[in-house]
Amino acid sequence: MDRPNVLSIVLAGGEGKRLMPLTADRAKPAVPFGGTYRLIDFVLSNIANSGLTKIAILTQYKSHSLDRHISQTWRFSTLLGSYVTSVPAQQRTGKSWYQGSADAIFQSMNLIIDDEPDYVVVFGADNIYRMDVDAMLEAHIASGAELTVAGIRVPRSEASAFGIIDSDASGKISEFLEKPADPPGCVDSPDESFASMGNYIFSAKPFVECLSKDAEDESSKHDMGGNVVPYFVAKDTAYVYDFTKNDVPGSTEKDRNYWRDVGTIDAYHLAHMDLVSVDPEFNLYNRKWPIFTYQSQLPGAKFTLRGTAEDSIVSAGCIISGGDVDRSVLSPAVVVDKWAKVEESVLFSGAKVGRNAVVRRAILDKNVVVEDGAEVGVNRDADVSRGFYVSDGGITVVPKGFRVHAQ
Ligand code: ADQ
Repeated sequence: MDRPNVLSIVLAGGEGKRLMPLTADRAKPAVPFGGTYRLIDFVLSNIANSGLTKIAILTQYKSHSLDRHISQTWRFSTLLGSYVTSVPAQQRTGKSWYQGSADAIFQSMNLIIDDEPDYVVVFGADNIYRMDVDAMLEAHIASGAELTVAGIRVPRSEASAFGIIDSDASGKISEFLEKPADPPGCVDSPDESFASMGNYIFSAKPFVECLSKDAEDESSKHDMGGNVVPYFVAKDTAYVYDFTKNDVPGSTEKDRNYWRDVGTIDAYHLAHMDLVSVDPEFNLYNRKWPIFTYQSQLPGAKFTLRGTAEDSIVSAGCIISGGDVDRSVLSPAVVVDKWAKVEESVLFSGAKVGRNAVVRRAILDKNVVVEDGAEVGVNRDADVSRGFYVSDGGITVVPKGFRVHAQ
């Protein structure tokens, strides 16, 4: 059989309000993760590793650093028609900015019309996971569905943040509730709900029809989960792809079904603490399904004057000069000076921790300077009074470029 023509659309317009202040001047998909990555690298790596090499990224909110990252990192050879293109909201055809995620695609419909794909993959850009998109495409084609939604079980207590799926034995979706206040549990496991991962595969023709109808419907919120999925469920042509079927090359039993929304400061911090644990749930070192990113031209990390790092990720260009780093993730070009202590923290690139300073259970955004003897994350009241965000879980976030003085 000829390989079908597939266009992948990545929705990368999310504001990420719950990740403030990390999203104060960058879009959520551009938030750094794991030292060298940005959140968007995970979905793009999944699509690329699945052999799908026509990718349009729809950006909107504060997309400058996202666009820069995409253009520096994500380039395919144009041979064989491959491309990665970033489509800003200014390309809109209507009078308004994007209203919802479906409107974002409708406004970029020329991409679909021009490319004439057989199938359109529409994935979100905010999650950490590995997934074989081609296996989901095969399931989509085999079922005869017009829409396939990727589904995963989540704790019922958290399920009201998701679209909740009810399906029959064949996988056909019988009911879909977008972010219900009281989410139903699974029949065999009442404490879990079956949630949409916000990843969709459409047969192109019915998708274009749906988007055109949705655009004319004034009562619609033009939202993928709120309007587009229910449209296909009502037509009886929506199927679910159970993420437990996911099995990418090189995956471990632990991370085969790992999928995390790192949309809050606490979830984001917790995912980093997993990365630095001795036996993490998510394995960044799977060479058979690499996560690609931009690597800047920097020398290797250097440890001097008995500087140490234990259970930590230390990126290129870092200098640990006599300080101690423990259970932390350091992006490129971080400096930790003599007698400083950095514990259970995430430091973005260019952060500097001065002599005798303490950084504990904190996130330091890009180019933050913690001056000699200053403390972050040691005294919650002191952190709040300096205007830092402190999460419910007690994680202090210092915004980009801030200089923390000793008190
Ligand atoms: P949410 O994640 O809450 O729920 P949404 O805010 O629309 O839905 O974000 C989905 C994706 O679209 C994200 O990657 C975001 O960055 C992007 N996005 C949002 N608005 C956009 C716009 N106007 N332009 C471009 N991109 C935009 C969705 C589904 C739920 C599902 C969860 C899973 O609606 O059914 O359970 O994802 O996380």
